[in-house]
Amino acid sequence: MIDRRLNQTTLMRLTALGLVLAVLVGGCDKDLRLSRSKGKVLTDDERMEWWREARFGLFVHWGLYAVPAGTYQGKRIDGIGEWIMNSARIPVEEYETFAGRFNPIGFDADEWVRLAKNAGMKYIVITSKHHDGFCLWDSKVTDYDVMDATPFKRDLLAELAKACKKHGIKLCFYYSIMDWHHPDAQAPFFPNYNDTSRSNPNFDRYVETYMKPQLAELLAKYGPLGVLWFDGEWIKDWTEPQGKALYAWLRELQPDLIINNRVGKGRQGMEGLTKSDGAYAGDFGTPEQQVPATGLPGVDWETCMTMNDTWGFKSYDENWKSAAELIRTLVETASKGGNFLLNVGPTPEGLIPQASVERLEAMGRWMAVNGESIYGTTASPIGKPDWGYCTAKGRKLYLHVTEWPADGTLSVKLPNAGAAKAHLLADPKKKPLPVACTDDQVTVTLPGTAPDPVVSVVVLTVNTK
Ligand code: FHN
Repeated sequence: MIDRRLNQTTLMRLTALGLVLAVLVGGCDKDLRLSRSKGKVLTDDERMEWWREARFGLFVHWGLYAVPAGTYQGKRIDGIGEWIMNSARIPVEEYETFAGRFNPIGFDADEWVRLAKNAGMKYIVITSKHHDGFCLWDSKVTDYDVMDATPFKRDLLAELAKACKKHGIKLCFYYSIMDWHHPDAQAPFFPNYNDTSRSNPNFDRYVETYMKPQLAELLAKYGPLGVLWFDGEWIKDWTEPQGKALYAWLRELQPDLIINNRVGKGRQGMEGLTKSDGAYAGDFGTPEQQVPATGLPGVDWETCMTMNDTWGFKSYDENWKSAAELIRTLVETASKGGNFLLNVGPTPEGLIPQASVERLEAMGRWMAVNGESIYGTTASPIGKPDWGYCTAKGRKLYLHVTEWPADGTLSVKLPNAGAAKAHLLADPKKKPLPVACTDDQVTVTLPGTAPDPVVSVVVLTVNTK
């Protein structure tokens, strides 16, 4: 049984270790600096470049909540699976016992990464620690982690880091600021760990001797990382100045790190807006379970979304979005200038649910043909056309046709397109399609049947840009 209520000796030990780490990294020892850019100081645009190019990533919510999988004391618990500790009002000591049953012998990091890569994804964001406080790596400031508290005793993040490196996928970590397990954070708020009216007088101690040392560990042991993706920032004890300070501190540790806006208070609920005036910390906005109606002009953003109704595994949630819907959402997101972070919730055995695998494979088949119309593109310069969506790259417009026109012609409202040319992206021979241009419109004559039943892409190359 894990000694989780942290007795005085343990606390002092952790505090000392935390302070050592904090001093080391706080002093920004040059040797501890990590960078993908090998010492070169990047501009913000350069730092964001790979992320803007990537457009599509895998979100993984995995932790002890996969063990109850939505059921507690024989009852199905409403709500998202990873919130079961709070929703079912499970005391810390009892929730800890799930660690003894977390033994994901089916986990194969290589297989997960290949699945993401074959789906066309370029980065993976995994919950290093969710709100329940359990850690998927061998953390030195707690034994509430996969190495010390479970029979599995393998560092999941280390295995994932190795596989990501091998397959050229950017590794990114989600980290919850809110922590329902830590006595200096929200653990004492039981039975409502998420009580946003309450404060823990020792919260600063949690930040300095636990959270920051953990973040330093994550950067030092598994970095350089692509993104640190914060969450749980809405608690009373977390403030925007703390978010800004944490952001600056992390960028000192890894100057080219990308950090989401939930490091501070700038997200405005599920709309995920980052103010562009520098008032809030963070590099990108994080709309959740939604694609903003007109994108978030002027800021980088990423929509994160589930495939069913939960982030963490729930054994009985079968409300799956179809592959077609997910492909269209990816396209819609790109057409508005955003990234799409699509979630899977692996089982306690370490398996990605088959329904998720099938959807990722279908998306991969579509991306293998049409990826060019997503990667490195910018938002539609022609708004939202009736027949589908549009993305842009240089002189190319990618016309994503979801409604194949019955009359065989595709009208694009585009002034001064010059001598535009068009072909189907799915056509390896790039056979030109007939194009007629007037002052304000381009009309492309299409073949009778769509090359793809979900979204077919016409590449329109214009001469005016
Ligand atoms: O509370 C979490 C939730 O469990 C999940 O992690 C999502 C993912 O964006 N974020 C939170 C709520 O905003």
